[in-house]
Amino acid sequence: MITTFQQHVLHEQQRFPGATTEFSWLVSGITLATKMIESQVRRAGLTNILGSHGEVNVQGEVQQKLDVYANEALIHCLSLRESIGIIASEENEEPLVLRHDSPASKYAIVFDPLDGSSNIDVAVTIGTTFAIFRRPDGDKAGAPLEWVLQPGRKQVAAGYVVYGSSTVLVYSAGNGVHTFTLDPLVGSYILTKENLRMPERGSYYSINESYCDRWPGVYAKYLNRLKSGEMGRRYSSRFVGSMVADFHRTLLRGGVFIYPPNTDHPEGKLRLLYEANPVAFLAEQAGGSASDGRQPILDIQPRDVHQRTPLVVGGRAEMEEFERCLAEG
Ligand code: P6P
Repeated sequence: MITTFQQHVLHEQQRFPGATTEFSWLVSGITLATKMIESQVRRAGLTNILGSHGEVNVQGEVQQKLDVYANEALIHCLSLRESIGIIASEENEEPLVLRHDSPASKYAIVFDPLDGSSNIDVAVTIGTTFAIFRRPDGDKAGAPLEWVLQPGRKQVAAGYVVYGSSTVLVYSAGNGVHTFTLDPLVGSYILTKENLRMPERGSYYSINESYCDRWPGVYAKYLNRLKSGEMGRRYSSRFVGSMVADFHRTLLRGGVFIYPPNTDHPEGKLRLLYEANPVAFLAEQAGGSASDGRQPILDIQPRDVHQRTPLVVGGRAEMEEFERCLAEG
C-alpha cells in the first residue's frame, strides 16, 4: 500500500485533537519547493543554471545560480502559507517577517536551501535542510528573532531532502524518523521507511581530515580510536563534502559525522539553526545523538541566526566513545 508524505502528515496530525490541516498545508510548501529544486538539480548543465550567480551571499560565499533558485522557490512556496510568520534562510542576512502579528501565523521556518552547493558543478549530492518552530509565545507576536532563536529541542518538525541517486525526504515531527522517496513519474514523495533507527554501531567516520593539524586534541584522539580498532573494528572513512549526504549515510548505516572547531573556524563551520539542529533532531529521534563537544546540540540557546557550531553526530556506540574521550580530557 502506497503512503504519500501528505497522507503521512495528515495521519500524524490526527494524534493532536483539534489539529487543523494548517500544518500539512505548511509542509506541503516544503515538498512543492523541493520538487521544483529537484527538477533544476537534475537538469543542471542542460540549462544555464550551473556556475556562479556572481554575487556573494551573507556567508561570504559566491552564490551558485541553483542556490538562488532554491532560495527563491522555498520563499515563494512558503510565503503562501498563512500559518508561517517568519522565514530565516542561510541565503538571507535577516529573517523575512511575513505576518508575525497575525493570529493566523503560528510558525517560523528556517532552512538552508542548498547545502553543499560547491558540489553542484561536479554533480555530487546536495541537499535542502529545514526546521519548523512554533511561535515562542502564543499570546503576543514577540520580536521576529524570538521565533527563530529557540533551542533545537523546541523544533516542532525538522528534516532534509537529499538530491542523490534518488531524491529522499527525511522527516520527523517528534514521533520517529520517516523517509520518503520522490517518485518522479508520480511527482509524490512515497513512504519508504517508517520509524528508522540508526545502527547502534557503524563502520564509517566522516570528517575532512585535511584540517587534522588545526583541531583541538580531543578530536585527533577520538579519530585515532576509531581508526585503531580499539572500538572492536577499524572504521573506514567517507567524506562527500555535503553535510546532508554525509549525515544521510550516517543515519542509515551508522557511524559518526564530525565537523570539529579548527583554527580557521574556532566556533566550527556548520550553522546551528539550519544545519546542526535539524540533523541533531533526526539523530536523537532515531536513537543516536549530537554534540558540540560541550553539550547536546539541541540544548544550545542560539544567539544569532547564522551562528556556527562544532558538530559530532552519530550512533550510540560512536557517541559514547566521543563522550569518553571528552571525559578523559
Ligand atoms: P569543508 C558545505 O559547504 C558545508 O557547509 C557542509 O555541507 C559540508 O559538510 C562542509 O561545508 C564541508 O566543509 O571545510 O570540509 O569543505
